[in-house]
Amino acid sequence: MSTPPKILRNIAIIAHVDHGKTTLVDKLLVQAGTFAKHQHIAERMMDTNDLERERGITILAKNCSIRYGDAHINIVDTPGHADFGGEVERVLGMVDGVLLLVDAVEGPMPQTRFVTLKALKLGLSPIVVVNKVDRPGARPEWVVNQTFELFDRIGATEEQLDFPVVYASALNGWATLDVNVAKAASERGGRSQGPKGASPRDRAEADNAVGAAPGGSGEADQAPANADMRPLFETILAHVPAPVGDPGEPLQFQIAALDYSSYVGRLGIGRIRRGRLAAGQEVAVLNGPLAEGQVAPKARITQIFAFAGMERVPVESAQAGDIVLVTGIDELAIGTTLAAVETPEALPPIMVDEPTLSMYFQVNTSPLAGRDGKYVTSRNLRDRLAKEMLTNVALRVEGTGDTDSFLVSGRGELHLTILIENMRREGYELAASRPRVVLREIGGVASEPFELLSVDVEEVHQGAVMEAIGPRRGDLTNMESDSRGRARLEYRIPARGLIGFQGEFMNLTRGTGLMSHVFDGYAPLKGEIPDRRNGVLISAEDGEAVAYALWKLQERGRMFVSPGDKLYEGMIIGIHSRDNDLVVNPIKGKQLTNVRSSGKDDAIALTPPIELTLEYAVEFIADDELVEVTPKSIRIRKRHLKEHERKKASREAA
Ligand SMILES: Nc1nc2c(ncn2[C@@H]2O[C@H](COP(=O)(O)OP(=O)(O)OP(=O)(O)O)[C@@H](O)[C@H]2O)c(=O)[nH]1
Ligand SMILES: [Mg+2]
Repeated sequence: MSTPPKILRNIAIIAHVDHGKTTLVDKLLVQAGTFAKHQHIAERMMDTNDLERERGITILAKNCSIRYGDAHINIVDTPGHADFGGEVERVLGMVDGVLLLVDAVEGPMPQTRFVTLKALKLGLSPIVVVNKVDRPGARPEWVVNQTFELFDRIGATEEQLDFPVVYASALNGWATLDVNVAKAASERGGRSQGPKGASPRDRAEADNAVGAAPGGSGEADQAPANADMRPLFETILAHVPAPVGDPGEPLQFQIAALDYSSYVGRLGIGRIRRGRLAAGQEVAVLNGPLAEGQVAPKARITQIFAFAGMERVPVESAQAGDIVLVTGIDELAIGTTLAAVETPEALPPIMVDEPTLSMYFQVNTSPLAGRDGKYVTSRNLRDRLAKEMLTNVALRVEGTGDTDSFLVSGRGELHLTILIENMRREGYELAASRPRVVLREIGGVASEPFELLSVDVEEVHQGAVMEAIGPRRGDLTNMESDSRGRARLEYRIPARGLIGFQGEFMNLTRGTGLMSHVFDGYAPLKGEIPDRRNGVLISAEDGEAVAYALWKLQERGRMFVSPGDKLYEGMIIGIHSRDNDLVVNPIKGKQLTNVRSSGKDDAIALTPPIELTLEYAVEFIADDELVEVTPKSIRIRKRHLKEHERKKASREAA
């Protein structure tokens, strides 16, 4: 950079979903003075895209930076949901240290294990941040012990086991090294008054006073006086090593993330391993090592940007250790190395775990196809998926025998449905099949992916949940009661057994259960998992749903559609209360009979339909069904729309 800061640190923030990473980044940005006082600051600022804000989760890893005194700290915020684990893997190579956040009530969860494993393997020494110490029921000491055990179990080195611990309430903007202060915060309810800018000495005294006499006044909203994030900033500076890499050596710069801007085109983001980079410089563009006698393609970098807060500011040059963006090269992919022209040496490709779940994405062939989408052809789909492959590292797309169908594989249902959701918002239409696990032959044995599942349920629901997981072939590995009426159960379960489980779990626990799971590894196929689904109600005709007809059908099951909805022959309009499929006519109007005597003719009491979300639909369908996705609608249909075609297909299958 033009005026290199005296001190540089590159860190990533990793954790299980919802443990508070993005909230922590908010407070680091604010307290490092990135924003002017009057500026309106949104919550979870780094969750910038629409789906992230709507769902309250991070999907894409993102960079920002802060200035703390003389130090420039580059920060990568990562997603915690297991399906986006590929994002975490690809960005860890950019940093020299990680903050591992662990919820002060929940402790380490499945994804904590996954991200910790990845960080430890890269030789990173995490700083453990026990976050949310303000929560009622926070148990910071227990959490630290559990985290230590986790590190030990997955093979941490002595140095990694000796991790520093910071206790924090990211939401309230403060951190402390003192476990007693942390414990007092939970007893008080711990809401902060915000930083007051006292000297460190004053703060230390105040902290001690609070620790000694928690909640003296009986007020439940007092945080440690004058507390702020300084203890965390200081721990980062003290424990995260400065980046290594010699600016004097030939350039090596690996692209770890891509972005696009309509002004400058494709942007590559990465960390300079060695050497220097200047705006306008010519570089070799390498995707893997060069073959004998092969000449590396060359290209010219137009501009270089560094991160300043959440902004990107142009700089003239950058050097080993810096995390920067470059523009001007269109052939960038994740893992591409930009190297000195005279010394074109590629860095090893960025590897992420293989996908475990796949779905067919097909051209929408329903009778209603093309009504609201802009992009509906096989070519549109192919181009869009090819574009996605450039940035979505954990995704695979394969052609099939059929040019209208693509096999898309990812790390879980959410990974694939988020892609579909993005596509429909961009104006695409498609049909998606039921997700299937990706099987593999390992040492001649047919194997399937297994997940570590953790469920947290009220004890009254424990029996029902265990009964539901049994036939799904889950093996109970641990069971623990929190002696406050909730239990945590841990299982190892085939990923196959989890397809469609989320909805059932929410029903069984009346919405109070928490569940999460993460890929563990491949193992030999377990036995059959029964498909205990109800049959469906299938429309016999094309047309608009009629209230009276739906009302008559209600006794046969639950509906997906409302009066006035456009329907077609072979479309699934509801769940049959029995286990067989039933062709029905939801289009037929009222016959001229004396139904009027019921007195309800003009105000038929219809049970509200089940709302068909994309996730629900994808989990619901059977192998011979498809989810039709358009920018405005989600419908489900039989793969074969005509009854005689379905009969023929099932005869052939048998
Ligand atoms: N009580 C309390 N709540 C917190 C704290 N930090 C974060 N939260 C809340 O926890 C929820 C999740 O916070 P996020 O910052 O989105 O968590 P995240 O780790 O970025 O989540 P993902 O990116 O989806 O993995 C939000 O509702 C936050 O307000 C904290 O210190 N105390
Ligand atoms: Mg987040």
